[in-house]
This record gives sequence, structure tokens and C-alpha cells, in this order.
Amino acid sequence: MAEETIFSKIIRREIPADVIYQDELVTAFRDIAPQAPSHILIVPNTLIPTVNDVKPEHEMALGRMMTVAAKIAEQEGLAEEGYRLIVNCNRHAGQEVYHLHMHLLGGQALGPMLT
Ligand code: IU
Repeated sequence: MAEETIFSKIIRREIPADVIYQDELVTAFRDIAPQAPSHILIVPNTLIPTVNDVKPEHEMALGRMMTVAAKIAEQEGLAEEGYRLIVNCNRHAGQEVYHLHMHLLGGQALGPMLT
């Protein structure tokens, strides 16, 4: 059984976060240390530590993360100019929080890869 991270507490609204979207499968909230004018994390409500742990039963939530990303990008006014979606996996990618999450970054021209 994987160990919960702070993201599970955010999902359950046990600790404060700037949650901008939530449904039965995913939650989206603003990154606490934004690296772009818009920096939002989209996470599955269920704990999946890394992409390595993804199973077929997670496909609904993972698909929802993409449709929610598109919806939020539109709401944030990012759709036309563009934005970047990033999922880090394990140490070489710099994953810090072991609850799978998608970064949505935008609001400026993004040069080299950002986390
Ligand atoms: P990473 O892909 O695991 O490196 O990204 C973790 C992100 O989670 C990072 O951008 C942090 O700023 C962010 N974050 C957060 O938004 N709120 C928190 O309480 C914690 C980390 I801990």
C-alpha cells in the first residue's frame, strides 16, 4: 500500500489549497510555488504514486485529467497561445511528490523544459 502524500489531504480538503476544479475522479489546484503565470496541478483523486504504477483501471481518471486540462487551459485564457503539460516520474525527472500529477504551465512563452 503506497503512502499518502499531502495531495491526498488537499483532495479531501483537510488542508487548504487553491482548488479550482474537483469531480469524482480528479482534483486541480494551483501550485504552491508557481513556475509560470498559470501553474496548476491536476491529480487523480485515488493515490497512484508514479506513472510506473498506472493500471488499466486508472484509465478513466487519467483520461479525465486531459479533458480537465483542456477545460482549465480555456478558462485561464491559455488555449490559443498554448501551454505545457508535464508529468514527472521518479528521480531523474525530479518527481518530488509521489502522487501522480500533471503540471499545466502557461501564461508566458515557455523556453527550456519546466517542471
Ligand atoms: P513534482 O513533479 O513532484 O516535482 O512537482 C511537485 C509540485 O507540487 C511542485 O511544483 C510543488 O511546488 C507542488 N506542491 C504544491 O503545489 N503544494 C504542496 O503542498 C507541495 C508541493 I509539498
